[in-house]
Amino acid sequence: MTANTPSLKVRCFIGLGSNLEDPVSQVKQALQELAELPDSRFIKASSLYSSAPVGPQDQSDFVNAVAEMETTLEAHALLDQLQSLEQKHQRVRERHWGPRTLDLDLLLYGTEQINSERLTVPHAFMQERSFVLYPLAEIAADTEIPNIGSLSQLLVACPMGTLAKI
Ligand code: A4P
Ligand code: MG
Repeated sequence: MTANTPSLKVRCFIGLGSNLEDPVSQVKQALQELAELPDSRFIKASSLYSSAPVGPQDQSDFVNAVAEMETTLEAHALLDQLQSLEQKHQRVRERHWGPRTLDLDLLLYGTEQINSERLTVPHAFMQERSFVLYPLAEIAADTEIPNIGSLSQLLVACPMGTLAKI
């Protein structure tokens, strides 16, 4: 007899970013594609936000958003799915923190802390990036970031800067 045990769902947050080839459309299309991921359920997305680039300044402004999902995929399997969506958007990796048609970052995966060769969760630097924290606060203001602290405390220390809702 086979036990039919349902897998546990994990609530996770994905950061979306684009600054090439019609970034608004890239992000909107990626949100639809996230809604079609296997073994996952799309819960909601933040508004779209624009901001000046963090890192190299000789590139266009970014469009960012954050999506909330539920998944039974293991974290690395979810990363595989996100990376194949990036490929689908013909992302070319030219330089670190450089321009991109689509960047999908796994920001939070339940309350897990992950440090493998391919994956760092919570996503590195998310705690200091207004283009992550403000969209996240729009959809999940009560979020606790494992080993870092509450989102509301982080927001106090993170000015909006150039970030603006589109
Ligand atoms: N990786 C490790 N942890 C994760 C994770 N939690 N989620 C690995 C996704 N990937 C993760 O990523 C390099 C490797 O990180 C992947 O192969 C994966 O195994 P990448 O996207 O190929 O490369 P990257 O561009 O060099 O780095 P990264 O970390 O994606 O850059 P960021 O930190 O996302 O920064 N300014 C504004 N205003 N808005 C932006 O969205 N984005 C960046 C990119 C810079 N400036 C920006 C924005
Ligand atoms: Mg990335």
